[in-house]
Amino acid sequence: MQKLKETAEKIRTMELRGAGRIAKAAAEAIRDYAAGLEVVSMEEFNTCIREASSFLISTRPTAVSLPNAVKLVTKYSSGNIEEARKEILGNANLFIERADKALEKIGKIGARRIKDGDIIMTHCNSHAALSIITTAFENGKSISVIATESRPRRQGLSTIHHLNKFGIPTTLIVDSAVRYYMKDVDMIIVGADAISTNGTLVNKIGTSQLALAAHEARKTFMVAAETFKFSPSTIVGDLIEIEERSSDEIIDPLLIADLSHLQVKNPAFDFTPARYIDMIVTDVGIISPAIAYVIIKEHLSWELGEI
Ligand code: RUB
Repeated sequence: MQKLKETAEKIRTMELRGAGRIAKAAAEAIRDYAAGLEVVSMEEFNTCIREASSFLISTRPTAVSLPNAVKLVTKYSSGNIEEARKEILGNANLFIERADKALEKIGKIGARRIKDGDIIMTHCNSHAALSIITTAFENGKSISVIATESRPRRQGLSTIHHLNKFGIPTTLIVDSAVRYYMKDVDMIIVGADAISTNGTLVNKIGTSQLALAAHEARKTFMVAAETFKFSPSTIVGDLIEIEERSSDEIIDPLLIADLSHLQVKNPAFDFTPARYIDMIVTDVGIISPAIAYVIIKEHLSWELGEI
């Protein structure tokens, strides 16, 4: 349990971050936990796996990739401890392999939509969005990227570092400069923490202002998302929770200690309605947000039975 707790802590503190990465880290954590689990009965095995799953899922509430991964990995049918253990190991390895392949596929599919000379704006640090951008560049397209700083955790800097390694020219801007620079941009590419059945995107706070500005300027707004970023339980009306993080991430508490009338809010994500999204690039092809339900039905059906 110690190693699983360490992974959970890394997810909570964002040492491990990004919806895809946390899903893979959780799959690995459950796999390794199950592999070393010493129990005497199947009942005990079930309880331990259930508790470990809830513990991991509770670390960050918004990215649906996390519960999707944990539920998929812990789907075992055997009533025998060793067999169930093997099933979990197999599920986890398959999930991790598929997640890696999905990023590659998204890169290939999305890169086709990028034209030589395009200027792309991105927000935060999405491995799926970056896969599209770097694949287009490696395919010989001369592109450049405007990356937002993404306050308060400044994930935009990770994006800049990543792109710089490829030799892709970048421009770093503050989040409030998004509309000012929109006229210079050909398209916007962002990732996803969750996509609901009605095609609403949940992604890093500020994504919806990129979408609004892009809509106003008639620029293409593309979302890059693996199928495991779609939320099955939104079909029955469950709402996606927006994580509210500590105000300490925004401002040093000492600087505001005497401001008794102040409250500081730090929502980590926001909602972008489907009508502002031109396309979602998934590992099974490009879809319109209007058919998000089909992705859930076809690729997350294992969970539909349980909601
Ligand atoms: C990260 C974020 C990313 C999505 C998709 O937020 O909003 O755009 O998670 O990322 P945080 P990826 O930094 O708070 O985790 O494509 O890598 O899964």
